[in-house]
Amino acid sequence: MTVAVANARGYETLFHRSGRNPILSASDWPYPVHSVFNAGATLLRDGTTLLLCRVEDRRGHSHLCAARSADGVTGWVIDPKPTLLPDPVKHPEELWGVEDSRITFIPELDKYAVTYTAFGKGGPGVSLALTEDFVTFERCGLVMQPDDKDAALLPRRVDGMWALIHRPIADSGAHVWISYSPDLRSWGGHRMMLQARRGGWWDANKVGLSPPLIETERGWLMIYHGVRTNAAGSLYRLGVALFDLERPEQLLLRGDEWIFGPEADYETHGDVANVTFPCGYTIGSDGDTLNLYYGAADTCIALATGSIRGILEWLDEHGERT
Ligand code: BMA
Repeated sequence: MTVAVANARGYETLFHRSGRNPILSASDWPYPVHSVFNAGATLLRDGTTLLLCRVEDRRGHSHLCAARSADGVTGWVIDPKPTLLPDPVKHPEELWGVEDSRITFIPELDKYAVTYTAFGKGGPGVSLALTEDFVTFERCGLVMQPDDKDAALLPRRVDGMWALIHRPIADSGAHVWISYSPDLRSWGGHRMMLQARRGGWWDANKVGLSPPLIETERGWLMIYHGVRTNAAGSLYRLGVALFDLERPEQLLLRGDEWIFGPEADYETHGDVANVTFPCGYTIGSDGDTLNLYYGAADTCIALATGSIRGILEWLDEHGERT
């Protein structure tokens, strides 16, 4: 596919929006919902694309609902009822909903790991559930206490340990961290992985993991969101960074500019204007095409397609080692 072309302003375009956007919205749902956005994504064994969509009801609470498509763009078959509802009796941390899932297939377990934001009285925290079929889920509960979100597992152990990328908020700012565990239950070895920049940068003060990391020959490729807050509100845009395969907390390259941000109408208008927020991707059979599924303006789900090779080439031009 075309790796990168310049847009009208002369910047390279690394992601191309689907002409079908938005590919999913509330009006597609088989039951009453307010909005659908921020979906985790995976390819099932038979090649079906599964999106685990965040669905918000008119109480303002979210649950997760699966949508399946043979081509990843059209013909979505949506579960007739919520797929993963909050369970506040057994999990009080889910009192106000479950949000923003990320899916990682774990070959060692032969299961999908679903990390999601559990929103309760303590604030947003990171919960984990395992599933084989997206019908029944084994809930592991909170793995990172509030205030923490934007989490995804690596698909394999690193040096014998599972690794979770996540975004705790501290007085020092909102940075991306990595933590390790021998059993997916007890977590330690916490390291800061990607620091929010300061000052006038597009990703100053607040960054977070977007979809799970992408394993490439050159390292773990991270697509992250940077939040620029200005007088009009917040702008959620995407940047990229590359990390060492065997020591994933080790930053190799970080892009200077954002590579994708709100431009289309459905991204600049909605419940929360100017938000592009991907939680998942699928990779094409060529091993290079990246289908990025993102929530647009906290209202609907859209698709943009890029090339992993193209992003790595761009990083070679635009990457900094800090
Ligand atoms: C973030 C998350 C996302 C949301 C975004 C913009 O903090 O809560 O779920 O899409 O804000 O509202």
